[in-house]
Amino acid sequence: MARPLLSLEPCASNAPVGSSCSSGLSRSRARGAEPFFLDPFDTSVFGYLSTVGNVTISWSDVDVDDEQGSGSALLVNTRSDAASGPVNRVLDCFPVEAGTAYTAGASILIPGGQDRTGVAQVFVSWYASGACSNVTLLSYGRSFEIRDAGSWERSEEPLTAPLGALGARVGMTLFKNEAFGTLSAHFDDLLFAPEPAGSALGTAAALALAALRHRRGRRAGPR
Ligand SMILES: [Ca+2]
Repeated sequence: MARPLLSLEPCASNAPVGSSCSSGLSRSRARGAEPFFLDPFDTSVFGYLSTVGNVTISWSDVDVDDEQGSGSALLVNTRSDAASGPVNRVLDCFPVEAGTAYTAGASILIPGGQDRTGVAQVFVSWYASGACSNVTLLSYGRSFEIRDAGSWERSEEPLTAPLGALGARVGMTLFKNEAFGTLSAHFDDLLFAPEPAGSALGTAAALALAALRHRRGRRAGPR
């Protein structure tokens, strides 16, 4: 049965490369644990909350790899003004260290043929508390932007936790350039992970995606 979240368990010392485990990376919130998160949106969008009523999130069976048994998060913006509305993953507050770089990313599809244009983004909210209380919100750290409609795009960018940051939330947002009308976008494989300095794609992100592909290969079986 598909799981809504990919949770990497700590590796055994003899675990083979590509195992669905991770050396020290987990979703544990224990003090000192590294933040790690990857959501393939297999069955639901449980844990996400839109900040405004006219930007909605729902689960869609459209998957970045056309995989049976997985889907994506569908954001729909029907605002009357040219604006966005963040959809945050409120279930998790990831422990972070100020001055440390983290990777945020997702695969995004803005379906073609829409009568509105816009920008789909992954972003990180930094908080001055490990509980991500709104009164301690420090700033938003933007990740990448997808502006082109019609095909899946994936990008990941390192973001540095600002001074005073203790917790972080990952979210998605869909900015609509024009007033009224409707704009929608799919998000898949949403990622938030530690980013070792100097690497184009961090070890954590590489591990996470390798584990996800390994899992998919196992589930899909021989083609
Ligand atoms: Ca998926």
